[in-house]
Amino acid sequence: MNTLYKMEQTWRWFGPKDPVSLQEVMQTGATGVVTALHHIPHGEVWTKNEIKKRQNEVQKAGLKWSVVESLPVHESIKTRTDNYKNYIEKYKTSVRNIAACGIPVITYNFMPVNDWTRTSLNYKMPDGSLALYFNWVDLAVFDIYILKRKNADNSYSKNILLNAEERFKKYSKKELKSLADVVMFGIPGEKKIITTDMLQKLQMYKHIDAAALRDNLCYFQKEVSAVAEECDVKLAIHPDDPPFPIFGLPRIVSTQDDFDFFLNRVNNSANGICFCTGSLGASKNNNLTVMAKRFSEKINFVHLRNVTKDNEENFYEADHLSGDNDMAAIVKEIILLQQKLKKSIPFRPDHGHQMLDDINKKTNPGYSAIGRLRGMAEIRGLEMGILHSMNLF
Ligand code: DNO
Repeated sequence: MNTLYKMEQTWRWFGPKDPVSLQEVMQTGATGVVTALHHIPHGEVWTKNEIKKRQNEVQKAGLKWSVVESLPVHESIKTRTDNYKNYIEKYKTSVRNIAACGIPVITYNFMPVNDWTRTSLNYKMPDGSLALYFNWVDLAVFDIYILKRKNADNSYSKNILLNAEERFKKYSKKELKSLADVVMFGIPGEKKIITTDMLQKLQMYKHIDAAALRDNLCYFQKEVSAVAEECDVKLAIHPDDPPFPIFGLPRIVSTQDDFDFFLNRVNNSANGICFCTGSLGASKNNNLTVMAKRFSEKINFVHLRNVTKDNEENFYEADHLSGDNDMAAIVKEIILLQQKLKKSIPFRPDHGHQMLDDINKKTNPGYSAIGRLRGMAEIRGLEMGILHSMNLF
């Protein structure tokens, strides 16, 4: 009988300060952990020593470190300024060290300035659970009235500008502060972003358009993927979240054409993608089943999550099996892909609603235990159901 390849079930864990313990991760049914050394400043080398320390901790709990997420790309590399060459060398050293410790996949992103961006962390769902939300008018309120980015008005439609002006007048000081905190939330355990830093970083992109940023990405990928290939570790670039330009910045990892571009230009066995259905699915132009088929062997890691969009491209994070993306069709594609490639691909339930007991707990936004557990369990069942229906199980 043929070997059956199922998705490797992993769970993002932010390290020792994560309110979800490794023991609890075990209880979710996950076998692997996705984590990063968040205490190491962006751009600095991850030494074998530090990697092993974290790896031992994970292994002691009965789990394995399956994927690095993220090994951050320093802003100098994205802008190809200052000592970017030095940062690329440091990145290569980290890749070598990660490979030497036996972790097979490294996730990173190439979003200028900020990682993922939302405007609310507690959008109330009809069942009382809380979801993450992105709203253009709120983004404009932040951009124009809080950040005060020069010429920010040019980035929004007339309609959004009018609504933003009204909303700004209506919002209390507390509401404005909370909006700023959400937009600049960043990654748990990493250096907090503040408006002056953000303005300074935005300045670095003054002369960088999409074509220039693409060149910078391909230069970086060429350098780093050669090393990754040599030491047999896979790279997985995470798509822009959300998958469209914000803050007047170019975004180049948002669409099928974007993926086509860099995968063709840097075509080797290490250069691949993190197929994040929630990020890609927030654009009505992305057809995820078509993309999963198209990029098949380039998919090194999968994030499964859903979104519901409205006509203005605002969106909230939906339950994993509802929302705009056909999760059953996507999972079916991944199942077929794994049998074709004869390997398991790691996936993680990406985000979940804050619900039940977690509503009153301090949690990392999007990463509370129960909502993700619900998503993971639903996806696990979905996978098994599909396998059965295909007579594969
Ligand atoms: C958000 C995450 C992202 C992701 C990075 C990868 O929840 O999916 O922050 O980890 O963009 O580099």
